[in-house]
Amino acid sequence: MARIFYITTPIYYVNDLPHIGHMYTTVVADVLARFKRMRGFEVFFLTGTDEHGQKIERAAREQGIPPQALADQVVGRYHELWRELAITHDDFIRTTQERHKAGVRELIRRMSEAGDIYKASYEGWYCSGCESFYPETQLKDGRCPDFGHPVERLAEESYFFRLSAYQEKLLAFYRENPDFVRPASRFNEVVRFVEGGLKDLSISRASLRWGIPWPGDDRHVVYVWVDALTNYISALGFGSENQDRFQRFWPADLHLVGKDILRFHCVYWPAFLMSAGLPLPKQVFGHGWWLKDEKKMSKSLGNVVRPDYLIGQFGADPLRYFFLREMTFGQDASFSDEGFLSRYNADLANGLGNTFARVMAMARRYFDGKTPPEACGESTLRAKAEEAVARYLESMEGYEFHRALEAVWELLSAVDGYVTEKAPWGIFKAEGASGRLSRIMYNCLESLRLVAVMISPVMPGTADKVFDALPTDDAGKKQLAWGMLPVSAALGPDQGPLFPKVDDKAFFAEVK
Ligand code: ME8
Repeated sequence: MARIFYITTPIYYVNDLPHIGHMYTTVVADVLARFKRMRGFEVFFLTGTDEHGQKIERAAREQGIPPQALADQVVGRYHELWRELAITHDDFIRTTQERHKAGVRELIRRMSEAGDIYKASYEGWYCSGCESFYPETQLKDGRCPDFGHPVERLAEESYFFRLSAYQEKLLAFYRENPDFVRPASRFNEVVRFVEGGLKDLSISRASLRWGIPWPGDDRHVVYVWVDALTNYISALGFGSENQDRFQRFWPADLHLVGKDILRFHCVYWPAFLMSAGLPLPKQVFGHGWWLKDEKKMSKSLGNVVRPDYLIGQFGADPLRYFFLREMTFGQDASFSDEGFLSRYNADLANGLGNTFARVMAMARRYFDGKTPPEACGESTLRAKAEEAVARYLESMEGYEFHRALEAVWELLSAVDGYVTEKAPWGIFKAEGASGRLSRIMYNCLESLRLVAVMISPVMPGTADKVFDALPTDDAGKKQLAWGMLPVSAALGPDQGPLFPKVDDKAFFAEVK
């Protein structure tokens, strides 16, 4: 039976255009999806957009267009961006789609049938300027957080979910599933939050129009987080007639989210699913924040990074590499143009690009544009390559992407060291295309094949260029066992450097 891997990103709000934080989560999910496919899993990779609620209603009002028109515009940009970044999602869910609404209605029907929904009065701080309620914690100096309008204490009728009834069940579930939330420090925060006591949750809004009408009571719309979380099952057909995808892929193997929305995914979502009698996701990973020059990015500080210029100039791969190499997955990291360029020049133009160019030039010259005629059994380089592969696999499976890439780059520098030590040019001069030279060059080329396989989930375009140069069949593009490069097979044409070196001054003149 095929091994299944169902991975999701958060669905993004459409009140604004995508920035580096949104790109990051989706790139990581794509890297994992590609890695799992390479390892033989049947993958389902879901992303999408969160289109209802107050934020979107307000942003549309400010622009003087209907919320659906705003959503359509921003979604167009997301589709474009995911294409530019070589994202291989299997589906894109929008919460305004009918299939999604059907899933939400079905979830609410089940929670209601379980006796977990009741109507009561919801009391909060109401801003008449924004026509919305704010919890006490969101107020700024006792006024509404966005515009500083005065607020008043008001009550409205609302449907509530009996979250309080799930405190013990959630704690028991956490105890039985010690890997449910990662990193572990974030899991502790979740557990402490639940131990602190859970209040019932208001899950409908009477003061809002832009949302899914409450089933059987269209004076209310469904609270945006109940709406949004359901995307993970509505996209699989939950609530529709065809349950095949839902049966095959649910529960999710991994919900990938930013640390800001961990509580929704680790407390509310499992409680809704328990109430509806559905299996719970296997794991939620909360990654850290991208900061800009060590500061939190925000619209009001005007320091939101939208690295479209980097994608335009370099293509997808260098940015994908930077994301995965620079951030220790789970912690915060800082984005800067200087940091990006220095990794580009040091790791890609010099490290990977130079080693590749150096080995290929020799191989072409010594063996008439073919791979060497003799492969190699044992060697110090082979031992290092096998060690790198083992470390790479362990790190990728543990979601330690920067370590996985470190292992690959150590192999690259081992190839460089091996070439310097063996000095193939001297052997060629003395012996011509001898058996010894053949074995040495085979070791180098086979190591490069392994490098290409290992980087392929992160830099698919670059891996393809290496595979265009090295004669590899489909298995050789995926498998990490030593010795799959064929002997005496024609090398592809020289395509020039993988990563042309970029001059700092010229780059910054363009960027700034
Ligand atoms: O929260 N660094 O949507 P959203 C890293 N619609 N990641 C960041 C980031 C940053 N500076 N800024 C944003 C929502 N993100 C809801 C989700 S899911 C059922 C509903 C990432 O558009 C991070 O993963 O505000 C965050 O959780 C996600 O973008 C979505 O942000």
